[in-house]
Amino acid sequence: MQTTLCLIKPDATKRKLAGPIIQHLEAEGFSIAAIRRVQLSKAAARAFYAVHRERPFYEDLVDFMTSGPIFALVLQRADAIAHLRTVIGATDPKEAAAGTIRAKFAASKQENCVHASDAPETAAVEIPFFFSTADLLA
Ligand code: FUP
Repeated sequence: MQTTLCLIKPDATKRKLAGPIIQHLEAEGFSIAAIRRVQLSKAAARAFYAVHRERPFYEDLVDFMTSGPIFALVLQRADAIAHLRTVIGATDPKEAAAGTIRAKFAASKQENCVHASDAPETAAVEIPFFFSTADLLA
């Protein structure tokens, strides 16, 4: 078993897509180990996406990620990190494989409905960004 972080982004919560997205995730065999509704501050969004701070889309991304509530989920499954990346699809929904969450629901490269940790080292930083040890106890 492995855990990974998934965010349901403001575009998806605004469009009432949290339910369909969670249904898709559960059908893929993920269990929800922890879940929170979060309104990110600008400082928190900047910190979460710090790896992109030199990129031209960074401030737009921060504005988008703070434009409404998100849901943060810790998802558990065998090979959870790699499998979730497959299940969400490419960053740009135009390039996302058919049947992936972004192909089904996302509107654009920015408004792409979900985030997923991209490696074990990333998940190890991103899970504690949103959840405490006590939240993660079985
Ligand atoms: P991903 O891991 O698929 O979420 O994609 P990245 O880590 O490359 O990018 C993180 C987020 O930055 C994306 F989800 C959306 C945003 N982004 C843009 O808005 N424009 C771009 O050209 C690339 C990424």
